[in-house]
Amino acid sequence: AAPSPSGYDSAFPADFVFGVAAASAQLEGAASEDGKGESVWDRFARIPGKVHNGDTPEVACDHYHRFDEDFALMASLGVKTYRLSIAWPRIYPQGDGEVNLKGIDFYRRLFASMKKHGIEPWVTLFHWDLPQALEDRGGWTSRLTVDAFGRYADTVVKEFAANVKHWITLNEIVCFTLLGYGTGTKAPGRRETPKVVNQTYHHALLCHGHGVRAVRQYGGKGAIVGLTDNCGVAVPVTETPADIAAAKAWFIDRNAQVLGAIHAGKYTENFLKRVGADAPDVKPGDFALISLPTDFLGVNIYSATYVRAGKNGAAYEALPVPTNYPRADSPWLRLVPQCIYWGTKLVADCYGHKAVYITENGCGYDDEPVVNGEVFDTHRRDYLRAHLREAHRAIADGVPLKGYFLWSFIDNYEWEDGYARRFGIVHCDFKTQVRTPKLSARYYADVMRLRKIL
Ligand code: PNW
Repeated sequence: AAPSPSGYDSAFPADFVFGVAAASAQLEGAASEDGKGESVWDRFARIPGKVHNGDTPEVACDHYHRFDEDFALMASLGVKTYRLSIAWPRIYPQGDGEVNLKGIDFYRRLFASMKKHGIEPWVTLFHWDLPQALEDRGGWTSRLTVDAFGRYADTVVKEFAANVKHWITLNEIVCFTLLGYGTGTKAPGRRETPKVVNQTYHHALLCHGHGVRAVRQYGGKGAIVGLTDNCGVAVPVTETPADIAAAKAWFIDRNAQVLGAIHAGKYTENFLKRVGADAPDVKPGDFALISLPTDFLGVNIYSATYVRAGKNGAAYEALPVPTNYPRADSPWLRLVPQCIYWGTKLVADCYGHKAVYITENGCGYDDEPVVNGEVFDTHRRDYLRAHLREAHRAIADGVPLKGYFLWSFIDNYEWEDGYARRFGIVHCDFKTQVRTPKLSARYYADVMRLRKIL
């Protein structure tokens, strides 16, 4: 590639993966078609007051019927890699029991279309759409869900091993456990005790292990597998040894439950001390499964917490966020581009990962109208550029960052924020299903094509 006008070399390594991401419940629609079972999100969305505007995933982007056009659009933007998820209730409408052959057939047709358009799939086994039938038997609080997931993972990997070489076990354990069973802001909307919530984490960790085992057993030659985690990211206030050490200490504490446990092959002493009597019940052999070696770690990074050296012997101090600190329309999405550098560096340094992928990064805004066939999301273009710069800095500093998936390809069902909150680089008109690539899609297409920051 030609040097930039400033002489700054922003080229990415030749094997760096650029992609886009989405998830079954957020874009497929067809929520009760071809034998699909009800998911916890189908149910939760119908409880008044739970989801903005009462929006449901029933139709979403109607991707179920439009995937071929969607992949044509992706290909036209130069997308070569797409992270998607499989809807568990399409494969097993009741969570386990009978396989739904129409569900298998749908993904077969979908993978064939991707192949036709030259797009490589990265497949997440579970991105939050738990079959409601399993929730009725306890959901993530029950070990029944772990057994059912094991069978589901085996079926999916066996069925699609010829189409899929890149597997992700689960998406963001903390989100679907803590927010689904603790705060109750996500499906199924339960508010359980810390002890029960910790048990949901443990069950999710076991499912991650089952996913890894399934890929090793049935994935075939060249198949690779990892977890996608939404680790809390610390950004040191100043990049000085003292603040960096503090950021690292905060990071290890904050991520003890998932990444720390997987890495250590047990719950760490600090973690057990912190949770005391609320520690999850662990059965013999659990951690042999949980800590099976993986090939990469996926991290979803959108934002960060500022951390500095603590006072009076404290290891760290996390700073409060002033109300005027810049953010996207999602209140949790504060604009801290260095989250990419520090997030990927900390997971590699603390847990020794040899390959790290950013499996999601992006920003959500409410007001993105189509004006004369265009959407001027310069705010998203700026967000992407700033975060790609930090990805580039990480690579230059030796962080084993191997790829970047933008969330999301298209505006979709943003969970409890419904359809109002748009994360896509392609605009979706949810009334007409018309797709309009935004300015940011053109920008990202150029980045992917030239493989450098523009
Ligand atoms: C991720 N937080 O969720 C999910 O993987 C996607 O399905 C989702 O659409 C996307 O990010 C945008 O929200 C998150 O509160 C939800 O920090 C909440 C948080 C982070 C990620």
